[in-house]
Amino acid sequence: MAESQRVDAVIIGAGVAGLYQLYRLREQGLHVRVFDAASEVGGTWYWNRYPGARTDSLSHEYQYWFSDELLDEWNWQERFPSQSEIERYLNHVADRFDLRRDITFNTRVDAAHWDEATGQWKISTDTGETVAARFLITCLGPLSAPLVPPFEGHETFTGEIVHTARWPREGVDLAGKRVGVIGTGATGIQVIQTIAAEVEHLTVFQRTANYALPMHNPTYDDNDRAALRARYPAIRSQVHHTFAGFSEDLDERDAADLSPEERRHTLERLYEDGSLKLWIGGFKEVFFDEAINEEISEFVRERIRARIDDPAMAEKLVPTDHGFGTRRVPLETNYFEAYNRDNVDLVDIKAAPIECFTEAGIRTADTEYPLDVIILATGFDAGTGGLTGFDIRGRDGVALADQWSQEIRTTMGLQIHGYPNLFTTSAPFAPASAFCNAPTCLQQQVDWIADCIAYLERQGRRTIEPTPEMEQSWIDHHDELAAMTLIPRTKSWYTGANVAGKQQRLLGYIGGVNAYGQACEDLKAKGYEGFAIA
Ligand code: N01
Repeated sequence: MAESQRVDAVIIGAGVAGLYQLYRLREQGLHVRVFDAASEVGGTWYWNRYPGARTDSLSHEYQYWFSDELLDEWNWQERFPSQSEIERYLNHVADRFDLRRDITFNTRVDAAHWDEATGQWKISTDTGETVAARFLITCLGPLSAPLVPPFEGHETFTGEIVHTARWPREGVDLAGKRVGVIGTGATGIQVIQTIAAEVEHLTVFQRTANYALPMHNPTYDDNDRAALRARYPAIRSQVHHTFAGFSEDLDERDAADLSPEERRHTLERLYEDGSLKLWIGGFKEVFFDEAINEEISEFVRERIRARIDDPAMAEKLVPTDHGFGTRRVPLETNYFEAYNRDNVDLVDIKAAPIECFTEAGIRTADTEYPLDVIILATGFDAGTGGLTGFDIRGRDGVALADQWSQEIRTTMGLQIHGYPNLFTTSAPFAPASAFCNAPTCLQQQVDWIADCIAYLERQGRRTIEPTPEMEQSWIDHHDELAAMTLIPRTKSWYTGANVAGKQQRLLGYIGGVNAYGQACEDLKAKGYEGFAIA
């Protein structure tokens, strides 16, 4: 085998986190290689190009904060940017900071083994390249391993099957077709509302009804942008000091101190904002107080019912088996109205489960639905799937995938005991893996990692790794907070319940972006207490 190239750090992934990690480490004078399986930068925004894909985060909060020039020159077009706008933005960042020269595209890292003798990671790719690096940083995104449920007969279907997270660049021709969509999460909702008017017939296969809030999405003109830019310095700081990494925070008031009328008035105001405020900018009790949660849930149910012509259809679309906000709440645009169309049917697959795919379509327990295209909006093996999807081996050759098949463990989602100099972004037990405006948390983690590496360099140290005690104390703290909330009671990707055989536990840290950020800062200030540095 050819001699490995030696670099200081290897980053896997050229999305929001990976691009910034490359920028930071390069600024520190490190020699860095980045690998990405995609043919371009963008990560999530490269892969998820399905019809209707856009963020549920405000554009001016979904950006990098490290460069004033970048903040000045990028003009956001809409309040909630589309996939194509964010992809353009990330391409602009890659060009603007000359990042591409260190990125190798169309190349998947298939193994990374810690070599104790040399104190380096040995990384190999599917193109046959091997690289040795002191530091390995995974920037895989929390939702990068698509879930394709093993439906019987998958291969017999003669039409086209496409997963939303592998949507072809050239698109899929849906006009005049009979289309089936499986899944009504944030992705399914966006697809359904976007294609309903285009296809000949749409059959939605719904297992669990979801709450969703209307998105108010005006386009911006220069005046809007100037007003927002004036707020950038404040927003840059605010996003790190709120519960969910947005500029606005949960209501400081205790819901119980307000009268039912005052609470209703507050809910109406938040709902009218056309954003996620009703969820992560409203009453904190939504996460832990059953009665308040039910009040909010019923408020949203009423609004869903009011938009659907057929009361029987409305009952199918109104969630009753979980509380509002205990699963991810998507934003929508005329999603519920799609079910008032003559060409859209909703199949309740809890009542009549999918039995198999056939040559002609999908067969459920009570009928067969003829289809030309099946769209799988069936989600991801979240938080862990990216990391267990290739062969990472730490000290003594221990495989992370084997370890995590027993128990998922990390220290603050940043490092894992037994894997020296491996740094992870958007891994379990940090807000970045679920409860956060992604760019806020990813930038915070990237900064922490870059600062940690700079510390090691300054101190002339080679390796860092959390002690088992440190890891356990963070996991205990995480679990204690999780148990105080309603979220683990609901099945969703938040708890791993969407993946057969996966350990059931809340993956995202629920203590808040602000508290998590402070804990990270404290660690740094105390010289990484709880970490073994050699
Ligand atoms: O995935 P999901 P997603 N048979 O897991 C169903 C982010 N995101 O891609 O609920 C039948 O939420 C499943 O049913 P059930 C965001 O963080 C952001 O939609 O498990 N159905 C569910 O309906 C989001 O939360 C944005 O009963 C099956 C759906 O498929 C995360 O990505 C946009 C099934 C999966 O929903 C994931 O969202 C899009 C089976 N075997 C995504 N397996 C924005 O910011 C699964 N399902 C706007």
